[in-house]
Amino acid sequence: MSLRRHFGTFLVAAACTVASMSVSAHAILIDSMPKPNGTVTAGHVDMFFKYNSKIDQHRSRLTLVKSDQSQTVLTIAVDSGKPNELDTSADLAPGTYTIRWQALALDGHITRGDVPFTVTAKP
Ligand SMILES: [Cu+2]
Repeated sequence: MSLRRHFGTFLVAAACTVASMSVSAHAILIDSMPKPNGTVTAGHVDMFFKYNSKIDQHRSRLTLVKSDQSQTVLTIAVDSGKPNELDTSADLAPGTYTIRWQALALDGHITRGDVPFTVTAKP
């Protein structure tokens, strides 16, 4: 969890309070696969990013960033039956990666964050 992510989340939270004066419902990441700084085995990797509230899966985004900084936008499953999640999958070779997520909550606020992880060779 980076300092940058905390800072971004703080700004969004402040804007939410000032703009709506209502219960904040912007998306906060509460669980994921891979875990932040976690490890998965190479191959076809199913991934999920779970939030504290319902999110707009059509207007959220998951980007895979490789160690050479090249980026691939991943397809988000929109009928997973899990409205609090962004689900995707990718074929991954061993290496280090980051998932850069951007989630649009129903209150109209966007939150962002990075989940760095490592892919290891199959045993
Ligand atoms: Cu909000």
